[in-house]
Amino acid sequence: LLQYPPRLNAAVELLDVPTQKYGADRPALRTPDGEVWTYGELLRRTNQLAGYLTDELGLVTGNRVMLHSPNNPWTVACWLAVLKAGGIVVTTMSALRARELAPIVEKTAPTIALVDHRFAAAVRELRDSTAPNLRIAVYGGDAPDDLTTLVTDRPADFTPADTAADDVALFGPTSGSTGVPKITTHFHRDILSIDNTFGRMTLRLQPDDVVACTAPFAFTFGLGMLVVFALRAGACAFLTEKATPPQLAELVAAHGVTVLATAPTAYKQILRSGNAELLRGLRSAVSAGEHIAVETWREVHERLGLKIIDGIGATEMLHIFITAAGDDIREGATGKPVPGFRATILDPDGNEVSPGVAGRLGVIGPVGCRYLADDRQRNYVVNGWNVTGDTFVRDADGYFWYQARTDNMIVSSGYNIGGPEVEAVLEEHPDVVECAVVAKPDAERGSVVCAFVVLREGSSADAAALQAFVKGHLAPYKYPRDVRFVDALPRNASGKLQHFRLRQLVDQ
Ligand code: 3SK
Repeated sequence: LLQYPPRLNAAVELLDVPTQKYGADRPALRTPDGEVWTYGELLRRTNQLAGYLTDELGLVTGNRVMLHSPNNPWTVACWLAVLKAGGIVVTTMSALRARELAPIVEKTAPTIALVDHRFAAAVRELRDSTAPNLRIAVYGGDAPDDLTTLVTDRPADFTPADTAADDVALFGPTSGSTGVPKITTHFHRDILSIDNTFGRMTLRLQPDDVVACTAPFAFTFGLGMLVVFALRAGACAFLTEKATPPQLAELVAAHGVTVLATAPTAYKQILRSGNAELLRGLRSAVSAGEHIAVETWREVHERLGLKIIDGIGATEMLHIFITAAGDDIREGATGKPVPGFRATILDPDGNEVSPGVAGRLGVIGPVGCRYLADDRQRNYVVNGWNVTGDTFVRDADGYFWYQARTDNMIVSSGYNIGGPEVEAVLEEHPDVVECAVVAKPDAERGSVVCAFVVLREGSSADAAALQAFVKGHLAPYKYPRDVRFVDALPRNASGKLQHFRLRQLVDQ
């Protein structure tokens, strides 16, 4: 499964091959307002776009094309068209503004931007300030030069670029823990390899599946679930641009979604919203992006009979590399390396440690970290291992147990305190909506636990009440000595909690 022919175009494998195999009339994409694109329609529009990119916008193999749009059918067609024409897709979150796009564009140097009309202002501002030669094509609106109109009369066939398996197909920006974006590089074969590993070994989509995922395509969790795994299996991707977790549960029920992939926070919020029953039609549920608390996993299992497939992935590795499904799941553990990957635990010097000892997670697989012109490559790849920035323990049976982000292990008076453990207890408090815990430098103890807490509206809980609650559930040395109440926690555009922003606040 991990051998590829020397010439390979991933778009052909994700679209032309499934269309042939499963039929052009099968639904490929579906939206909340009931729009359905069949495989045949997606193929035709992709080919028309690829022809337009080549003939009218001058794309040649190896050119970079920025996509700036939420998850909708035209964005899928644009993504596939760029690959088919031999270009490199630079995916960006539609929420990013010109100043946030600027460092991505400076590094990836796109010549063309394909942009959803609602987000065009940021890209025009970016062109005027940073990228004067960027050619912008806008889609989804009703202007006469809208891309969707310009391509309608183009030929429905397109001869795919004869790309090599290890030609670059994708630049995936990741903000990392500092906010300065790094650009990950992925080949055509990498795109197939995430399906040949997690997709086919764990997820096992069927052509009748309807797959929903809340992550934007610019976060490779969403790209994998909705474009790579769904299309290659001949299944239907359900594309939502925006939905709160309770609305998501309604959409799942109304549109016959069978596989849902979202972040732990969304599962938690659905459970609290009273809409959990609407997930009963699911055959499978995936959680990634953050570690899922065992309490959330258990509640979903008890109330809905669903065993969530938890997984850890990374933009650097393109998708999930440790996971477990069905009877292989061990409650509280993330799982084992997906076939095709190896994982280990490393000490601070990069040496492997024994089972039972906590340390830095290291992974090797068919995909790996290749940052574009970035010295931080040196920190990510250590002795050949991709070091993801997560602290795990491996048990004697080979299961990996999440402890914390490595930069969120709090060492206080010589004790190791995993931030997520304290967060999980605080979130059991009936007045806590969500919270995040970071280390606060302390002259006496080295560090102390500092908790940022969002309270339920109208709650009068104070710091002392929450501290007592934690002491009642955990060893007292783990209680947060500093508790700060906030209206919301900082998250990036893909919804990931930004602990580094809280760390910047702790001294204030
Ligand atoms: O953050 C993750 O766990 C993840 C999962 C799948 C694909 C990509 C990422 C970053």
